[in-house]
Amino acid sequence: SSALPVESDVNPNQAVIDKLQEMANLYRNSNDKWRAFGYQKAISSLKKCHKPVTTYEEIRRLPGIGSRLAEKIVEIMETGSMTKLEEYQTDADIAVMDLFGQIWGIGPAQAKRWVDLGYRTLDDLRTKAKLTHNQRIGLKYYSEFLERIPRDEVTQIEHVVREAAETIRSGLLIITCGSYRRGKATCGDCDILITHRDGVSHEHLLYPLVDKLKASNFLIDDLVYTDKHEDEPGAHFRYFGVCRLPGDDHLPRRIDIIVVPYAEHACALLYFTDSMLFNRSMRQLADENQMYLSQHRLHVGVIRMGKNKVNGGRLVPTPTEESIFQYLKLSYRPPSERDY
Ligand code: DCP
Ligand code: MG
Ligand code: MN
Repeated sequence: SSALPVESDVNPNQAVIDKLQEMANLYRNSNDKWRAFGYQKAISSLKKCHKPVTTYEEIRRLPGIGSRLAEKIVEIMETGSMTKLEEYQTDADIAVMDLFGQIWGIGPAQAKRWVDLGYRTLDDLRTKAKLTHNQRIGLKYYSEFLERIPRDEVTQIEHVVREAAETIRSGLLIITCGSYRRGKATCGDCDILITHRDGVSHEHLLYPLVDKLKASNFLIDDLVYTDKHEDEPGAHFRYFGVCRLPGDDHLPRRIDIIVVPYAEHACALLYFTDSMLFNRSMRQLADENQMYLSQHRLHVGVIRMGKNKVNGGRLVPTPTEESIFQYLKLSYRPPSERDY
């Protein structure tokens, strides 16, 4: 009985192909085109082979696979890994991962992905990697974004935003939150919260404000810009971008602006001010007391079954940050004591 090769989505040698592809990518991205080509030939040969290869001899019979590569394929089949590939995950790689991880918005997973693709320098990323818009901006301002912003400069940045906002609408409440409000001497960025006490005049403010600040060359690059809740349901109207004060002696700085309805402003203030850990423990405390706390609101009488809310509870008014502490039966802590 002669079995015809069966076309299927999964190649029987896929695990081997994946490892070889990783190695091919590494060689290609480190400009070793010949080695990359050798691996690529072996990969296409294996892709055309529709039964699992199991021995050195079988592998050698495939076109385009020499003895050295065949030995490596045997190693992958026997151990599931490849020494040559592992060698790339060295101390040097870890240093590169740290370098990449310092780019704004880049976490360890993305940093590792780039290292696995063979990129070793910021220039490799600039010239060879496929970058998203935000990754490109993060790279563009790599060293600038690593500089802390002196407190005074954050005050000046807030001033520029305030002036522009007040020409668009009067009576706005503008508060710089984040590490600035916690009293830090230097800040990573400038976190500005805007609301209006009349409960409606915060609407349709963000677009004209951003336009105005762009026209005056204060805002110089965008990162996140949503006047709609399309990216994540429940997210605030927000603008994340890059600003620069006039004058040659000022660096580009990260700026975050959120615009919130007055009814939500205390929950938003709390969220936008407190350290991430403090936020997490406040939310946890709420959960433990049949409440739900978010950057928008506080609910009481929440009934949960495991992680699911069986009953969403009742929205309670939170006119001030103090009121939120009271619901949680905590004594009030000023921003400077919400830093851990
Ligand atoms: N925040 C959070 N969870 C996130 C991101 C932010 O709880 N994933 C909150 C906590 C921060 C506030 O938003 O206080 C502002 O975030 P920043 O990243 O600007 O952090 P900080 O202002 O605290 O520090 P930095 O000086 O580095 O900007
Ligand atoms: Mg900040
Ligand atoms: Mn921020």
